[in-house]
Amino acid sequence: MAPGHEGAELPGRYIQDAGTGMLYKRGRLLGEGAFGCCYQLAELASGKVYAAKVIPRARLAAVGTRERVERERELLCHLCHRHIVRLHGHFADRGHLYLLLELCSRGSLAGILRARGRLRGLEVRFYLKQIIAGLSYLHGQGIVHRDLKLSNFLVTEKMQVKIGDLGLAQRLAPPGRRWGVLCGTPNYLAPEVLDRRGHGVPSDIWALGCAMYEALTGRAPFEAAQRQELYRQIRGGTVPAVPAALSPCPGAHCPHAAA
Ligand code: 9ZP
Repeated sequence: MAPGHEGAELPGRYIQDAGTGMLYKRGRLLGEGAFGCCYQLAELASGKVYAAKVIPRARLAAVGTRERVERERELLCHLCHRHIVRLHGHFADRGHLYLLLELCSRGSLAGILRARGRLRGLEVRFYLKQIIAGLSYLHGQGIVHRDLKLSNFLVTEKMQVKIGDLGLAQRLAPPGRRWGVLCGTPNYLAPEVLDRRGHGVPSDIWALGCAMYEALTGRAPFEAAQRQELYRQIRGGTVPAVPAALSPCPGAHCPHAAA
């Protein structure tokens, strides 16, 4: 390790917010975020526990990192909805930036899916209803998420789902003024995003559909070893067949099905 960088990646056991004087104790590692590790952080004075994104300052030098962290902080501090993760605070010390986020003790739907292989239809419907509530709030605020995936759906102790990770989220620009940026999970990219026509509300809904398909079947709807082949499938307009093992939605009668 380069001199002067010893331990730069690892935050201390006790962490202080110099602005408020609050002291926090670092708890268990929750996993890797895009720019650093995430830990449970307990506020000593109140005993409240948060999920903290701990971003080493050294990582801020990489292109786009500071912007992503800033964007998440900026957007989250204005949002207030029971299905969007809450930002409780943020601060920095010599080595790291800290985002204190709402702790969702059951982890992400990606983790739950990994442990179980696939989820039951009723269960997916239960989660989906909540995700839709959070997503319509976000869209109503003129914000597109742009990175909806199972690892960004967090589940609380009380089985509430929260949409998290707004690092790629963006205020919705009018269609003519959208940037044709390719970002998000490749398997979940909508055709219009691939064609660089920008990411709008429909592209979020496309990604959500992909995520729910994956939750139900254990596989992403579009999969290929080669990126070009994957994009060909997505552009092809053929939605994968719904596996026979999936139960039809009881009572759901689609009036357009016969047409
Ligand atoms: N992870 C296993 C690999 C050890 C877990 O068991 C686990 C446990 C969690 O809570 C006890 C948890 C995530 C994984 N909780 C949690 N994770 C969040 C989160 C809230 N709660 N978020 C709030 N906003 N964004 C998310 C995000 C960053 C803090 N995460 C996870 C993403 C990757 C690791 C943490």
